Amino acid sequence: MRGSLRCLAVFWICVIVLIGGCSKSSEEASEAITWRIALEEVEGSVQDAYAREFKKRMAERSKGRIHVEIYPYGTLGTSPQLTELVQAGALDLTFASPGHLASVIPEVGVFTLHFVFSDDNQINKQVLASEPVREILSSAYQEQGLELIGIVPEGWMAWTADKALTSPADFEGLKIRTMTSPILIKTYEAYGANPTPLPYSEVYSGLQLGQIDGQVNPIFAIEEMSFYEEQDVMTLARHAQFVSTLVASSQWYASLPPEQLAWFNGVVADMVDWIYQKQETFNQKRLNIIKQAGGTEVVELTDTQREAFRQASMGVRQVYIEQAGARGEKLLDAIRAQIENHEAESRIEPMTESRLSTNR
Ligand code: 6CS
Repeated sequence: MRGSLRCLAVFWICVIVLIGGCSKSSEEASEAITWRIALEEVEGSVQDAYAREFKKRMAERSKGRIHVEIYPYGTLGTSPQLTELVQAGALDLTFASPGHLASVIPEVGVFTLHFVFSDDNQINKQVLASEPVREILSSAYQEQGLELIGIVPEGWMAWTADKALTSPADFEGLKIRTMTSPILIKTYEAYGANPTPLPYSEVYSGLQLGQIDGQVNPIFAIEEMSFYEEQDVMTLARHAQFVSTLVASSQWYASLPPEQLAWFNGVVADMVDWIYQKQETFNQKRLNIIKQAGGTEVVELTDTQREAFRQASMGVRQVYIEQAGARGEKLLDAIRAQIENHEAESRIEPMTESRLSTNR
């Protein structure tokens, strides 16, 4: 009797475990959702680090329901092709850098203009997150079937060539590879260079074959794409930040259930500080690698040298306004006004502090 009771108990335990197991796996199968995100950069890049962190946080926040699949550069296409895939709804998310995207959305070309950003990245962070910037760009993106999810920094741009580029005269006739945005082409023309737009994947061979004399990218990219190996000098002018944007397909974004949208927005908002710190560490480490390799001289421009470039680049702002229209002009004005206010505040801060302490 005891034996048959034991058999019965074992039988029901098996039934419960089996039913539980079946219902759990069918529940997981029906609820597992895949979001596909493409990178304009290779594995190990800043965008890859951002996407991996996003994937990890989405899995945590959704308790495993959202699975993010990452497609590094080279698996789906060039930057403009990735944007087209997202516009067509064939891909959910991609990074879309203004250096290419401004050909489709001229307003975002503001981030490719030289000497627009502050030297203080804390100020840039506040400006990029501000209401006017988000509002103006969001509507311009929506008109192109894109949802602007985030504006992400990737570090200061640096010039590489076989000589130091310390004044606009050094650019005379230089075949410098740029991204495809027309604003960038106009900017380097203003310096007297011969700008040559090429896809990212062709820059290294372009340098090797002498098709181009130089290129411009953030430091981490110059290291990971081995551009520095083909160049004698890297010039740091802090003329522009490399800013990218994370975009979603409008169709896909509109179809997200409220719960998923809340997880998504929460993760994106929580990642901002992490992103700013991450890009700084990345660029510093890669700068050290380039310096230690010893074959590339690193030249940092003085404020006076930078001023000559700033003046030479100012006329391009008018070209930007012609291309980006009234909305683009409003965006540029809003960015500049905020930067000037923040910089003025940070200059008067010590005075305010001392006034406060004497008043106490
Ligand atoms: O130079 C380019 O085309 C690329 N540079 C970086 C650092 N990211 C993506 C972009 O397409």
